Amino acid sequence: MSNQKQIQWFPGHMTKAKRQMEENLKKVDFVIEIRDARIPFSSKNPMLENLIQNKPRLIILSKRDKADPKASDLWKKALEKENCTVLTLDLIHDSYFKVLVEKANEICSALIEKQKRRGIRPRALRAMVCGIPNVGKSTFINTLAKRKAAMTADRPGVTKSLQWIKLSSSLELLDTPGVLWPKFDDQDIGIRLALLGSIRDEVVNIEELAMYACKWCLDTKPGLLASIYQVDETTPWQTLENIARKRGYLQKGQIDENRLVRSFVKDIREDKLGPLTWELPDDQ
Ligand SMILES: Nc1nc2c(ncn2[C@@H]2O[C@H](COP(=O)(O)OP(=O)(O)OP(=O)(O)O)[C@@H](O)[C@H]2O)c(=O)[nH]1
Ligand SMILES: [Mg+2]
Repeated sequence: MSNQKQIQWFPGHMTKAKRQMEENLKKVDFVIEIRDARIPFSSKNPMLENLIQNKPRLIILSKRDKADPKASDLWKKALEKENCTVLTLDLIHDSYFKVLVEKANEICSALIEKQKRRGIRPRALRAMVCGIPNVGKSTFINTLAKRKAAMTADRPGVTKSLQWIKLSSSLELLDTPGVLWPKFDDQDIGIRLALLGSIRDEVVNIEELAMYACKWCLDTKPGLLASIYQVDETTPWQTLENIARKRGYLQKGQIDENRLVRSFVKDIREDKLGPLTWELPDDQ
């Protein structure tokens, strides 16, 4: 197996996006931070804390349908304990316009009160939608707008520039490109982000992702791989080899390692192993 290499990914458009987000921050009343419900810790952008300063914030845990529902409840409670407002959503299928407007009004109640006191008719609330690549920022906006206002795709780095979308007389949203931070101190964070599609496959080692995922399944969910693939669970690499043999991923009698690791990572991304959450809050 190859040595672990440190995943670093901070292409040019992200530096620009970060600067544009800073510039636009003064135009918004609150920030909507989208994180992936399968990795609410790893998909939190540490740069964001600094960037958004004291703007009110709503956290959305996206891809609810791909995460373990019990873990999502634990995460919601843990984040609420830190005084965050949290919504856990399937951004494609849930209908959440009403609840979003309610939460927006709650979060911005001080501003709304101030406007009322001054006799100003409350204007539409404005929010910047932020998050790392591929968490569903543009999907969120499109579902709310009921049209394809923003481009989406299942790969990181789709949105390249900032775009305002007026949803109604009460809410306007600013779509932003996904931003990562320059260096991951914790190797596991980079691997989880890559495994679930927030870092381009071109810059990561797929074999390392497959090994990590297999080991995680064996340690955390014993019996899961045995039941999904009908194989014996042994060491991570042997278990992967068992899957390859079962699936017939062979080339001239040898295991086709490339096909094996790619198909295993694909299975995970497509939820073939069922809904999984890869990390729990600290106190669990
Ligand atoms: N199953 C599921 N898929 C989702 C959900 N939200 C988004 N997706 C999918 O995730 C992929 C990425 O969605 P985008 O909306 O393009 O993500 P983004 O955050 O705008 O990504 P960048 O612009 O690259 O930063 C797309 O294939 C969406 O269909 C969700 O709640 N559930
Ligand atoms: Mg986007």
